[in-house]
Amino acid sequence: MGDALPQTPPTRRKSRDLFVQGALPRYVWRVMRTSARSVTSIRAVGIAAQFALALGVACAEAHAQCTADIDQNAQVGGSDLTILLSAWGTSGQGTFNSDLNNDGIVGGSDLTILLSAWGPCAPTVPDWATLIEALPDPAVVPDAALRSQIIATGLAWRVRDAQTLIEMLLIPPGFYQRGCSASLASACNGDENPRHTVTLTNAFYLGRYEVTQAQWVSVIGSNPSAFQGDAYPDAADRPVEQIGWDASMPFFKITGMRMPTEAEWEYAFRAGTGSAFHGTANFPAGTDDDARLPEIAWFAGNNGASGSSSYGTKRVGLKAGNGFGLHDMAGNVFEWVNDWWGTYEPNAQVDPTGPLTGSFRVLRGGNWLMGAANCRASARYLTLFPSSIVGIRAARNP
Ligand SMILES: [Ca+2]
Ligand SMILES: [Ca+2]
Ligand SMILES: [Ca+2]
Repeated sequence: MGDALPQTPPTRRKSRDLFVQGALPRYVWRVMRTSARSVTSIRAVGIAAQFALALGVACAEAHAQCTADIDQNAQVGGSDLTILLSAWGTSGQGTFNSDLNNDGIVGGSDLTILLSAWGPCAPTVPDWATLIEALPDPAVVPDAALRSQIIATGLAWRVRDAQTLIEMLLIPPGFYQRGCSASLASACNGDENPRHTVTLTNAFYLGRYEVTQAQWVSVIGSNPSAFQGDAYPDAADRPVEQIGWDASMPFFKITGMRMPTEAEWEYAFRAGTGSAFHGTANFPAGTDDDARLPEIAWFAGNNGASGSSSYGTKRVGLKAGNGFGLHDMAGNVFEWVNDWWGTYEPNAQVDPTGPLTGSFRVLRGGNWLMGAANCRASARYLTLFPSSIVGIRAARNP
């Protein structure tokens, strides 16, 4: 029964050495001991395990397609091992396919594949992107729960859109309380109520920064922005502005990107916080204190005098990022979202996309010219018109 085992089995002593060294998690061995009744012997399993380890550390980094992730939870681990061992000697074609090498029987070869792939699956990089960083950096995404949610998607955390070179971060599915988050100085507007639960069921990528003038020009060929020219030598890295909602559509159509929905935008802004202003390294849980807004935003409170070089937009990414690693969600330029403006309903929403039609589009996050109130997570601004306080941020489906 089972697949062929290595020709020269290592000794049990070596097996124990591996255990002592922690080469395999302790519970792997526990599962092996308790689940191996249908196997020829526990020894055989141990031998196969060591053979897998003998294949080298290189395998641990390979896990190319993660075929060994039998239960498809984005990592190869104890739950997969349990499934494989319980299917030992069978065809392995139950709820999950345990016959990893498709030779008709679950055995040592399959176990070898599983053990050599032990650990997180190598995340998938969308075909429109190049990889920057596969797993979330704890220095950028400090909340362990958010990192786990990102990893659980099986998608690469940090990528670059191949056409526009826009850097994008993975925003995982989740839920949050949408609506009114007053700050110490500003109450909510009526259209921020009632608060309600929003669940987003799909992961999406969101630009780490607002779309810059250089990125816009690379796609559209012309630049509508007010803050460009000789007086603004860093204009290429400032956000594009003076674009209307309709006028931005060609950019998204050409690139395969899209605007975030209003619900996605607020979820991404909050990054797990429920406060008026999103968190950052100095206040990870967020804050309602308007006095801290200059740490994360360019807004009226730190805008230079008219005519000075510090008046207007600023180069993207100068302010501290939020819990997802997104910059300038608060301030710099307002960002169009995809929805028509409408009033909220009190009931829980799943993947809301706003009214089917309307008179106004929604802008989010405040801007360099206006006060702190508009930089709040829940603040909504209605307009149809472009101006030098209005820009875009790109979203994209994986
Ligand atoms: Ca798994
Ligand atoms: Ca097999
Ligand atoms: Ca912004």
